[in-house]
Amino acid sequence: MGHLGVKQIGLAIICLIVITAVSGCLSATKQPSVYGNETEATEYQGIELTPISNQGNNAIKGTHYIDRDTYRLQIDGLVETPVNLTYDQILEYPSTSKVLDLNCVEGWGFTAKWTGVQVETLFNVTGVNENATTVIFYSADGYSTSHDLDYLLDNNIMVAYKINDVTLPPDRGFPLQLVAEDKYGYKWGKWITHIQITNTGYKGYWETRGYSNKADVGGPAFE
Ligand SMILES: Nc1nc2c(c(=O)[nH]1)N[C@H]1C(S)=C(S)[C@@H](COP(=O)(O)O)O[C@H]1N2
Ligand SMILES: [Mo]
Repeated sequence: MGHLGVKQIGLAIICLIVITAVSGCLSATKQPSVYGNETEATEYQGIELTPISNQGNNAIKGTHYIDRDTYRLQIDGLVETPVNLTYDQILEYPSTSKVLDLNCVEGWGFTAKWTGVQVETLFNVTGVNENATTVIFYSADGYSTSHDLDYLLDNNIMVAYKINDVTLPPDRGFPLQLVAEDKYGYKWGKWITHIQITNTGYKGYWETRGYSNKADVGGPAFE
């Protein structure tokens, strides 16, 4: 009787483990991923998005971890009023969303929904001098890249703080990644801390190592 009881309990435990494992697998495939209390979007404007877990990731020095509370975005150079914005201040500006592909020059890419603030919105805060031509994006890991001011304004380019409706994960550039539409991935600066406006040419990390400064997707990778 005692032995039977132990067997029955053992069997019940095994059944419970199997049921939990099976239901866990089912829910993992059926439910959208949840990051903290945020639910990842799987589709936007009828376009299927690549799940964050299947997206590529690239960085010269691995993941950089930035503290939300002490973070500041410095914008200066050829501006009327330089600013140092907190993360919460950045979130207060009107937001915009776009579905776009990030294409690394190495041949991989993915489709995501990007949400953030347009660079133009930030430049309306600082004012931009008339002779400005170039914008340099500096990152916390020592990375940098640049864009023509006209490219950024004409294409409503944003710095994104969300990907697929989820706060940009640390390995993806929290708090900000530049969404450089139609440009190769190395033009999409992550962990951006400083935006500087100038009137001289500039070559960033990969650009000084021979990669095209224009970096149009489909165009030449090298100059
Ligand atoms: N700060 C920083 N930004 C960066 C890089 C980097 O090494 N450091 N790599 C670039 C390259 S080569 C690519 S392809 C994209 C990849 O973006 P992801 O990791 O969000 O997919 O980030 C770009 N931005
Ligand atoms: Mo890349």
